[in-house]
Amino acid sequence: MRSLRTALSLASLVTGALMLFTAPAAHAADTPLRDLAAAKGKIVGTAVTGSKLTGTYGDIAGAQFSSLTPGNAMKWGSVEPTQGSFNWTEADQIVAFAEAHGQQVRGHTLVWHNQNPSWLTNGSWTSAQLSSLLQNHISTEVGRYKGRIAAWDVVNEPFNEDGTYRSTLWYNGLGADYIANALTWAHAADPAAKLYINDYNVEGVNAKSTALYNLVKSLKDRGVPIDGVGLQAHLILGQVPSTLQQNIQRFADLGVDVAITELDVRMALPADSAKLAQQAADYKSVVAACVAVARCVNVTVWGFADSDSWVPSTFPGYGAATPYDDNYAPKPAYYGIAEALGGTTTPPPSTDGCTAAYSVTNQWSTGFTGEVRIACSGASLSSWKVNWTYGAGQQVTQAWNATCTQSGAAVTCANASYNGTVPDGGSVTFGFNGSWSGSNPVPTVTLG
Ligand code: G2I
Repeated sequence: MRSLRTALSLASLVTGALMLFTAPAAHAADTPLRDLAAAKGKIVGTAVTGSKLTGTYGDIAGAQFSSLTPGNAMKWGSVEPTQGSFNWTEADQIVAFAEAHGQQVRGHTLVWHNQNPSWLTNGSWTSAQLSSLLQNHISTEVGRYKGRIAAWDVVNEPFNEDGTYRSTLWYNGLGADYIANALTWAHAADPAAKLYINDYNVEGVNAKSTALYNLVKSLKDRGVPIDGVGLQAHLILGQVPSTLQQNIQRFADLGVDVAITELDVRMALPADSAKLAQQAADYKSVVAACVAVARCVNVTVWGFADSDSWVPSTFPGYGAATPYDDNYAPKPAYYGIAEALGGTTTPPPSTDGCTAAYSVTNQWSTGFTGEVRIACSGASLSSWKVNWTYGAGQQVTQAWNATCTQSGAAVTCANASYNGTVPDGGSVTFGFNGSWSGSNPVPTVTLG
């Protein structure tokens, strides 16, 4: 079981320092998702948390994706926790990271019923006051990032499941025209940004998506600036709506862009290989539906790693909803996305049942000797690769019983010609010498 196997297994002390960490297999496809997407004329994005944009998380966010959506940082409650006192720190950080990595930003979100500041939700406002608060909020936030945000989720989740308007602060105080006004104000603040209405459970053709369709049509007819619809796509394993592509197409035919804005596919935990395979098929079919429609411009996942997903805390017992596991190893879902984007790489053979354990067997003032043991139980391997990233500038200087290469902090070791086979119930080891200074922390190792 992946979730069990991926738990850092143990840290023990034997003759000095012997620490074992195990993690599952995988290699990302050779071509990053963003390059595959670009070749199809698409953008592929992820929601991110600003404070995490360093280390492996930052490396993946920067290398694999061509668009970032702040998961929370641009919401009203985040940017103006006290009336008139703003905190743009995380939002600025995400926008700067995106610019440094040649990425678009999807701004999320200006008008919503959730994650508003308490001064706003607890206040009692006349409709004129509410309207002016909303206009100021939109002008301030959109204006701050003018020219730097590709698309804004201007209005988020305006509908009930039956297609009636959701009863919110905005609808109740301002009527349905809050939507047209918000779009108009956003357009005034940044005429170049693409303006979206974003909702969930609108992926297939149903009452809610038809209400959204009718709204977009009437906004277009009235000349209100509306450029796109966001289909959030918080999906359940095996339940990609069969009418997804047809639904995307009908919005495109209205003359607006479509984005899959918050894709994830949750499953009952624990994950197993059958569920992960179904999840890969689900991701693949969602991305393929977008690829099939020219005006579907962006597929964004709502967090790229299971450890960064909103799902487990909202749906107890569910999770494993994203394309990377808790240790940032790509899951079958990652390869499903890559394949839908035309990638030809195939996932490495499953190493379920096999683990790699890294240990320091000897250490002196400037150097150390390390060993990695690859062991299988209930599985076997005919070849293997082990990867890790050093956290403290260590350098592999020499290896035996494997071929090791190091690029920056990233080390990859592949089996020698004579020890690729690891039988069920057996293990092989390889060793290496390395240099260190300051500290010599044990890295997390992945097997593929
Ligand atoms: O709920 C999933 C998404 C549905 N569509 C709109 C999205 O904006 C929404 O995102 C989620 C965030 O991913 C969560 O991270 O929105 C949630 C709130 O409705 C976010 O959860 C909140 C928690 O409820 C807070 O307790 C926490 O302080 O995240 C906050 C920051 O971590």
